[in-house]
Amino acid sequence: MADDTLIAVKPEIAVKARINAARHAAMTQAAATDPDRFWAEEAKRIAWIKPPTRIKNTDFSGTVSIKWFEDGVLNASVSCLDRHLATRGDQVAILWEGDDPGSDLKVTYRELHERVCKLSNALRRLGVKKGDRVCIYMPMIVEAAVAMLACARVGAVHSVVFGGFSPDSLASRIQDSECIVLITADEGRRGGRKVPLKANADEALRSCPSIRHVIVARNTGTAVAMQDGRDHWWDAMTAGEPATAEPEPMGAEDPLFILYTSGSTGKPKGVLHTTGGYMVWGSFTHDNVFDYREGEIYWCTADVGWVTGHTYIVYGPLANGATTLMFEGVPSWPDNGRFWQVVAKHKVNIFYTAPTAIRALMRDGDGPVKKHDRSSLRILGSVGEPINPEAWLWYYRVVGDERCPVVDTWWQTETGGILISPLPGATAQKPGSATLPLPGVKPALVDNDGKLLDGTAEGNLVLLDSWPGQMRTVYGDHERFVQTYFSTFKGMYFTGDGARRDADGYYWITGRVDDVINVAGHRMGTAEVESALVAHASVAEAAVVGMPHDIKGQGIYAYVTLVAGVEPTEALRKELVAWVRKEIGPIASPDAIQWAPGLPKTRSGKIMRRILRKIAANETSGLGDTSTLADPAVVQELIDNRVK
Ligand code: 6R9
Repeated sequence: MADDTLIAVKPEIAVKARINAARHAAMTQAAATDPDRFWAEEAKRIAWIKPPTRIKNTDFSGTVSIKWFEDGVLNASVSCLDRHLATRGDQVAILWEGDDPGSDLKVTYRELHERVCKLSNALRRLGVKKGDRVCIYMPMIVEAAVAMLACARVGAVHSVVFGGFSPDSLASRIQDSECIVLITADEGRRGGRKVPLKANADEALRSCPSIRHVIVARNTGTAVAMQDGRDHWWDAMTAGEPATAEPEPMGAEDPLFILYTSGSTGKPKGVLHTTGGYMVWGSFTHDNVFDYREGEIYWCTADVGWVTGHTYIVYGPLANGATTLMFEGVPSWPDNGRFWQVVAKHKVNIFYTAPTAIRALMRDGDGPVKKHDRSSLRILGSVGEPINPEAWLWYYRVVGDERCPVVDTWWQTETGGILISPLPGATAQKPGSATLPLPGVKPALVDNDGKLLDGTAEGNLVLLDSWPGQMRTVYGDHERFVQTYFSTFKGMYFTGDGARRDADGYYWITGRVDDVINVAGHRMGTAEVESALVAHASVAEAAVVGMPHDIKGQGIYAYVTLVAGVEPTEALRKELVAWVRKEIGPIASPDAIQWAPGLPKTRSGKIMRRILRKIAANETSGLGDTSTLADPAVVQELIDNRVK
């Protein structure tokens, strides 16, 4: 650990930053003493049809109820579009950089408004109304953002499904929230390859009777099957529509979107975010954490299929009138200098990416970075998983030339936006630490019995009170919401993460303490991978754990017990990897499969994952107590045959 490395805020940054140390302290104080007053003021950063008078109404006990700004009325798309037209209509809103280095597009706020209105009218013509669910399964093209904002404009609840998910994964998400429209594209592009989105969608829709219409954006221009009456080309649908559309008045607590995320049990859950609090949080955090300045080029490299893309490519930056760069490609194509080539090409000022990308690029050395001009960069950000101090320092020294503060931002799909992060002009940084909570955020550490830990400590990371961007429920299953987040430690929101707090009060996130693994910044429930594996005819039982991985942070390690009589072969191993890719998507591919004649179980039949995690990590000297095992001999067998 690099607790002792402290990188002070540079005076020249503090002087210009919107928040310096004194202001940070004052805001933290103000948000703690009078949250209603503090957040009533911050709510003014977005556009309201009717401003709220009731601010915070939240309760983490009993059936759990979270409401912010509840009597306010607004439309999220107005904050992102309409209100910018007078002042920055001709400013670029979305700067799109294609997978192919020769392709880019500039869409101004005026043009974006027009495109959103046209699609809004088309959606209304198809019968989409306030509260209806619309699924978006798109590549990283401008139409993805247009689709999200058009849903918001007509009051439909969007559910974006990552374009890398399989037809099955898409289908189960559509079914869970009974979407009535699907918006997709002919194909996506990534790293020089094509992704058959429409073909995947067609396969998924065989089991999705709720879908009445499909809107297809033409992207690669490849020929795709179009089903008469159901499928419509985006261009044809929108061409004749007027360039304005009335925004639907939405209550602050009306849903804005659902985003599915993996948990420790069962199928992915639909995290529901509502309109007012989410928009305030997105704007507040984007503005302050990135110290965003008028006219800057801001680039978040996430995909819109994840929450980072929702809050920090679309809603946060557009609410703040920023120019948000949207990148279709990958860091390693056509070569491993692509990120820096794009930074130089578009003179990017703020750059926000994931540790897995930083580690992969670090492996290729400083050369590809140094080749490109990065003098425009001012702020660097990291998100998605813990960043190891070595990668942090490389990012700071090589990418940022020791000039740019690094904001390591801790948050989750459930939190809507950043909760723990340095502020560039206020917080001294420690490589590897997400540092301190934002104003109004109350993290704490508890032991396994829920006892609050003081001072320097390590434990389970919880939040003691609500913040405006918090998820409100699991779509269609409030009981699961209460059960998942508020039952482990009564009266507290449990994050599922472990953390350490040092003598300066800085938080060091240590990773998930539940059965969720974080593979290259993507959340994956071990239970999901297990159920995909056991769905294969040759598999009797499977147990999946995370294992340390140099680039991805964690890899997927699967213990597989075969059906009696089936021979473990290399061909079968490959088949199982391909099977999981097909069932869930490439991000779920197991990195290692170990044939396990038996799994370590308690006498009551529970798999002891603690032991499996240790074996996968090759930490077999300290296996701890194995006395409760039904058959201790299986452990030695697994150790001896560990996949190296
Ligand atoms: C935004 C996002 C959430 C989980 C979270 C934690 C991990 C995210 C982190 C981090 C350490 C950071 N995580 N940011 N861990 N430091 N800066 O990633 O949302 O996909 O829901 O994942 O990611 O484990 O619980 P999501």
